[in-house]
Order: sequence, then structure tokens, then C-alpha cells
Amino acid sequence: MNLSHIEHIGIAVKSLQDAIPFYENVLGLKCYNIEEVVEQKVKTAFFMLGQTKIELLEPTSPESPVAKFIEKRGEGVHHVAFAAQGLQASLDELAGKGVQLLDKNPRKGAEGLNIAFLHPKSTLGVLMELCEK
Ligand code: CMX
Repeated sequence: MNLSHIEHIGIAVKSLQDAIPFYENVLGLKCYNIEEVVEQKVKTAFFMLGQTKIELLEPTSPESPVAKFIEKRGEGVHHVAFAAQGLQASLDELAGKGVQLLDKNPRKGAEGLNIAFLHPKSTLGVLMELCEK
């Protein structure tokens, strides 16, 4: 495994419109991108902090994994994403170590990154994402 840093922290919110002012006006961060990830049924808003991003996630459909998350647990931290060099090799290594992969092969995520999720049941309750540019 070759993880270099936390690429982003995903935070589930009911409404970007309601959440963005907290990050901008209270925390003093600047939203630099809003993007819909149609496949994941979410709209995302990004803030940069050092080399790590905060990614706010608003569900665009009741079938979105983020809608289900909010229904069950309420708004809050949804996933942690690590920057991984050699994403496919990392996934193969994790599978070999018995980690349950939600994506056996990388797919396209927000901001053009290649991404893959690991099942929270096999990562001590934290939904983890690996990403590569
Ligand atoms: N963090 C920790 N645990 C989570 C979780 C999360 N984000 N989401 C679900 N879980 C837990 C649930 O609490 C539940 O646990 P219990 O069985 O103890 O109640 C279990 O996982 C199963 O959850 P579920 O509500 O039945 O939902 P599903 O099994 O249908 O889906 C998951 C769970 C993780 C497989 C699904 O949410 C998924 O595929 N996630 C990855 C994709 C994703 O989240 N995309 C949105 C982000 C988009 C982006 O960043 O681009």
C-alpha cells in the first residue's frame, strides 16, 4: 500500500445551500467547486484545506447511498478518502488481505479522480475510499 495523505473527508448534508454558509461564513473556507456525480446520486461541494479537501455530499434521490445514510444516522462524517498511488494494486492487495471491496476496479468519481470504496463492515465501521489522480 502506498497512501500519501487524506485526499478528502466526505460529509453528508441534507442541503448544500444550507450547509455551505457555515463552511464559508463561520469556518472561513471557500467553496471552489460544485459538481453532480450522477452515478452516485449526489451533488458535491468542495473546500480546500492544505492538501486535503472537505467534500459536502447532498443526496439527489432517496435511493442515493447518502440519503440512506442521513435517514439512518443523520447528517455528519460519511467517509474518509485516502490518496493512493497505484490504486488497482492497492485494491488487489486489500482483497488479498480479506478486506471487502465495494469496487474491485477503480471508477470515475468527482473531480475526475479514479476512486474505489471499501465496505465499512471490513474497515472497523468507517467507509473508506481510495483515490488516484
Ligand atoms: N459509514 C459507516 N457505516 C456505514 C456507512 C457509512 N458511510 N453507510 C452505511 N453504513 C453501515 C450501515 O450503518 C449499516 O450498518 P448496520 O448493518 O450495522 O446497520 C451497513 O453499513 C449497511 O448499510 P445500509 O444502510 O443497509 O446500506 P447498504 O448496505 O445499502 O449500503 C454501502 C452501504 C456502504 C455499501 C453503500 O452506502 C455504498 O456503496 N457506499 C459507497 C458509495 C457511496 O457512499 N457513494 C456516495 C459518495 C459519492 C462520492 O464521494 O463520489
